[in-house]
Amino acid sequence: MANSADEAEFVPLPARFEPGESCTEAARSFYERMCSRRTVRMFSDESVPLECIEWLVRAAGSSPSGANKQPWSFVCVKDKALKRQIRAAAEREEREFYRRRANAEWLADLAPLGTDEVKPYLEIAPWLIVVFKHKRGRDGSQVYYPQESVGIATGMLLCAAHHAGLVTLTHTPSPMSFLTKILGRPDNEIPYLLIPIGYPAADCVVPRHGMSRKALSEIMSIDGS
Ligand code: IYR
Repeated sequence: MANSADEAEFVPLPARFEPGESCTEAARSFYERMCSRRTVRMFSDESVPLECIEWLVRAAGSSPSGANKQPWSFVCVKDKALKRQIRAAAEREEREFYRRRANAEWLADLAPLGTDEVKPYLEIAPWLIVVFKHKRGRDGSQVYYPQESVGIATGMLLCAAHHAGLVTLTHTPSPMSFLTKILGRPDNEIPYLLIPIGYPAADCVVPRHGMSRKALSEIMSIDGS
């Protein structure tokens, strides 16, 4: 009986990436590079070329996804008026969050970050990349594991930006439906993350809180113990 595997076609694995050093050395140097990544809220208005943003989005778009459906859109915003509109709408939601929606534990957890409802970086950063998750195809077709797929792609985007010497903020105003409206997105797409991206401000500081990372023994176990 025919099954779907009959339709599978295979090609040789294209030139495998070889780091030119041992896997351990390569893994360590990648760790060291990623370790210097920090979430930033103080951006310079220095411009970043569109071509650079395109490469970052290509890197994100190379991510694995359920049945290779690639259920994501990266809407890159550089227009000042659009950024101003996004800032105003995000600040409206954030005001509600800080005044009413967040409970005491959440506000206490945020205290070391020094965040509030004022979000100037949404206008200052040269680009906002708004990540949308597809809940189905444009034509109504199914997608699979979109939450996982878009999370992985966004992680790749953050790595690519850091590798390019840029800084990012993974911003989650909630609810984010204003982004669908402002950016005129189709109804199969759900806003997932709002990522300001650019260079850090000359006087950029980051919370000491974020320097601490859990020890390997806290996040890794071998054979279940
Ligand atoms: N979205 C709000 C609050 C906020 C929530 C979490 I979880 C953070 O890690 C940081 C901020 C804001 O951006 O201010």
